[in-house]
Amino acid sequence: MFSAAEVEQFNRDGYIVARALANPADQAAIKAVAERDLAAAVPPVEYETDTRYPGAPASEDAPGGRTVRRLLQACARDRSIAAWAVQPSLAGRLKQLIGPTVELSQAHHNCVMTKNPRFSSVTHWHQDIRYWSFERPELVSVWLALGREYAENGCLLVLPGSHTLELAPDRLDGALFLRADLEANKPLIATQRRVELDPGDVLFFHCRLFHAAGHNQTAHTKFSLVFTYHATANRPLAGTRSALLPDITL
Ligand SMILES: O=C(O)CCC(=O)C(=O)O
Repeated sequence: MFSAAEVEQFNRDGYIVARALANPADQAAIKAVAERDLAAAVPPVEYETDTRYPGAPASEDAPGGRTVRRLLQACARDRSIAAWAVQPSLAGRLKQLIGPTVELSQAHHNCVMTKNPRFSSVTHWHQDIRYWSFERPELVSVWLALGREYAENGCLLVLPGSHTLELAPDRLDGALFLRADLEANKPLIATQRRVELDPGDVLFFHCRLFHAAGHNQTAHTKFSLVFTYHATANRPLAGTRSALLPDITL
């Protein structure tokens, strides 16, 4: 469980890292599934080119055009993944952060992020909630590092405390990314911190926390397993993408 100080840190910063939360056997089993499914591009997948982010191949026919960025529907890929997503060391912590009963959204994240060394793109500053539809913007994502994550392989960057900001719409671009060109955003962006993770470390982050990530400049693919959770009392809005798949109660 998180200590009271850790819960306070999450509430203040919008994120917290639980070190070595996943045991080596679970990590190895999940990584083996991810490597197997990446090698065969087992669907459903999202390609780098689908993101249209800076550095992504221009089309599926361009060099690197079939580079997988996400192995989607992670829970349905293997029992090792589905079991890890609901296990008590996660569930207990999530209940401390978002409510007495918690559900996993199969509609959001629910993927293995794969960051390819040759064809990865850059992700600009954004809040995950921007395209999600729930009664309240109170969700937490859980990011399990399946290998080391650091600046050179494109670890996450966060703006601490940004989950509490109410920014005027003109601070964001048309796709709801924070405008890095705007003078007004520069002091905020200067507060960025790298989230460096060792294998088995788990980042918990608020759906309103601004985050970004760079290219993978190493020779090895980076693998991270990512899920999103909400309180049972915070329902996805009917008729939206957030309500498309059944939630899984922890
Ligand atoms: O690893 C990355 O490029 C960042 C991914 C991300 O921020 C997201 O999918 O919301």
